[in-house]
Amino acid sequence: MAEQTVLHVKARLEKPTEYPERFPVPDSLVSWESEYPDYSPPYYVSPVVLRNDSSSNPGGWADPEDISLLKETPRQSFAGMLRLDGKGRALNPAGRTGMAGRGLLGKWGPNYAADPIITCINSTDRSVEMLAVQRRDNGQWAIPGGMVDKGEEISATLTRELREETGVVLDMSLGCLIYQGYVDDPRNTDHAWMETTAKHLHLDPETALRLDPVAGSDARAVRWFPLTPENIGKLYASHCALVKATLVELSRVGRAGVTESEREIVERLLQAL
Ligand code: RP5
Repeated sequence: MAEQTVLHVKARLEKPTEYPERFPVPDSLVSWESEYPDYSPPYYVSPVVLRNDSSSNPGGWADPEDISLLKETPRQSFAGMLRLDGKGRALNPAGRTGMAGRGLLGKWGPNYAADPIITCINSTDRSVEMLAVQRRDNGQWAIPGGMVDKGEEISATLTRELREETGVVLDMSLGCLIYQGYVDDPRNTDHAWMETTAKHLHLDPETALRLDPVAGSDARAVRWFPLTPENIGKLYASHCALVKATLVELSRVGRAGVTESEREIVERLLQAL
């Protein structure tokens, strides 16, 4: 499994357009252990999240804005034990983000997602490809992941999200676990952040050709996305790191379902990264 992201970057330097500007957080002051007496991030919670406050809207998907109404404050996540601030809010395990409140995220603390990674080797040009969606919110290409529903098994989320976002039906419980942990997502704040479980399936070229991907409602487009060094670096959130970890797994000698010539193609790509 891949290492945890230690120093988040997108959660400090990027943001959805509706967020106010983030308070500057230099690398040396990201950690909560570092004194930053002038730290004064703006507080932001999206109107969409407030409309879905489950304490006032019975069908709402978001936690109560009033944190004292939370049945249980999260104390732990995939990232380990969580530190709480003076108001009882769990603090981002990767450190300061320059933004207080929950922004566009519904849960105080970790917001759990699942990322199904599907790869194949293109039968014509022998390049490495991944099934990817173009996100509606910012136009970036991404793994077709999504949020885990309450009480849902992660494998079920992976299979459901893949189907909803790409129309492709595959049993993700058969996938290989690539990563479980913090995501450097541009929506993250000091009090709400993304964590994910990424699983991977590699398809032979004939099976990949038979699929007929169709973009779901959350996606502008879907395609077999060529994994070139340039493209991988532009993927959404931490997806670049997830894809690199997948390629390392694919290049492992003796990996089931990967031919020796496919393994060599992946190894050459890894060397070019
Ligand atoms: C990322 O956001 C995760 O890695 C996952 O791909 C995605 C889930 O959020 P939505 O696509 O549902 O907005 O952090």
